[in-house]
Amino acid sequence: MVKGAQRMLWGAATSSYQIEGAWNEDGKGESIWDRYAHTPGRIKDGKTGDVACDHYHRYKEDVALMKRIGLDAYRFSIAWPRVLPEGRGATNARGLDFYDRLVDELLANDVLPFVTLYHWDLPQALQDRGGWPQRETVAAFVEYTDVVTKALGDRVKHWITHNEPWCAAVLGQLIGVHAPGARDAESALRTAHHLLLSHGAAVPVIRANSPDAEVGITLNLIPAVPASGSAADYDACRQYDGHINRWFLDPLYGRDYPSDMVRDYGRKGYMPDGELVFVEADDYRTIAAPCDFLGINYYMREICRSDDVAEEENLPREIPVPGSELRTDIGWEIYSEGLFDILYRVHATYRPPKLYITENGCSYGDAPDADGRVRDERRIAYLRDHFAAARRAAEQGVPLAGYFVWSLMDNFEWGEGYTQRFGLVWIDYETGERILKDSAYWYADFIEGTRTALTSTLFSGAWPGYVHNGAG
Ligand code: IFM
Repeated sequence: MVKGAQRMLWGAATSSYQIEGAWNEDGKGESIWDRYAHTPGRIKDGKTGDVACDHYHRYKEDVALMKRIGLDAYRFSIAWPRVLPEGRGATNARGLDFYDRLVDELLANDVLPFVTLYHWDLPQALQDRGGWPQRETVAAFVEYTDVVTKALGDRVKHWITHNEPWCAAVLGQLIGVHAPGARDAESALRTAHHLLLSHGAAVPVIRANSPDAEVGITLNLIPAVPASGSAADYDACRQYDGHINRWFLDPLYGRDYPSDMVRDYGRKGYMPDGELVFVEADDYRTIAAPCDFLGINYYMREICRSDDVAEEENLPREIPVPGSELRTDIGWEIYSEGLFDILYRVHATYRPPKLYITENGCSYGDAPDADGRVRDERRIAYLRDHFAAARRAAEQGVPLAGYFVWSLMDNFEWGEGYTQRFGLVWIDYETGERILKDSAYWYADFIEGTRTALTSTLFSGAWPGYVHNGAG
């Protein structure tokens, strides 16, 4: 189905737990992130998302900031326990009403809503029954999807089922540094499977409730390169790529789980008898439900080195690349070329009809100067370089349709608490005051330039590549 030409959308993204606050207001139920952050020792600065950016009460002010920047689109997520406090069953009308008002406010300000259904805040009531490792949670997600898309599907036309299932599965269930803080390999594999399955099962529900909507999922993808030409480093690279990228991409695009990784996980004892016992007949077909787009979150690359080789041959862990040694405040290498690499590879290998960069951005701690201005030149440089890499991919035929900067505003960075600032907008967490950073003004000029094509920059005029989202 060809849905017609569309210009490149420029947006910004957030998620519910990271910005909303109001953690127990208006009938909202507890989420696993409420429980996790309230547990002493879990969050670096000991803080929680109880108040966060207080977006729940200040959403009109925040939409006005989006308008000032000139965003075409805004990606946000719904807090499942705000809508269904117990995860299933009774709907909380006041919770749903918040998102109803937010969507109307966005549309009244010409900002397209892109809604993520799950950005990690599972209702604690479902966790108490076993959470994502339990297949029952798939049915619960589909019910929740039905409630939300029935309520908002007349106005929201872009739906993302899940954000970064790798993080929910691996950080939450294997390494235990995200909620619910478990450390169990089989639970992590079950979680990944049930997240993917719930995505596929939700797609037809969204299509039924939200006619003409675009539906997709967002993955965090990391281009991996071997640190040397040694066979061992190549194998380390294969494993890393399989673990982060292919385990999710392959089943979504009809290839089932990658057999090399099934073998590896079996050898590592991640599955009883080395078998994917939790995969049932038809699951792969459900997971591979045709979608309109894939969302990619890009932050970094990974240089892979086998520890065995390192000991024997003392190979470098990192390949120095001129101009790319710099890191952001969270310690992640800045490597804009990796964005080109991952976009091009996904397009060439899996052929999603359309791609959105649903997150890209950087953490810098710049604060207001004496004159109240936040001079975050490093963020401007970061965005300019990454936009250019995306542009090159589009010029090579990648069907890129939109780009969402992470994040609209500084917010609660999960286990890091408030120690990392990713926003275009600076937040004073004491007073709630918002200040547009220099990068926000730069982005506003940039977006304006893409609309008027008056500038002579690389970005003026039509953005190449994206034409339609027809199949194939
Ligand atoms: O803040 C997160 C977001 O919730 C998911 N993607 C990565 C961001 C930065 O870590």
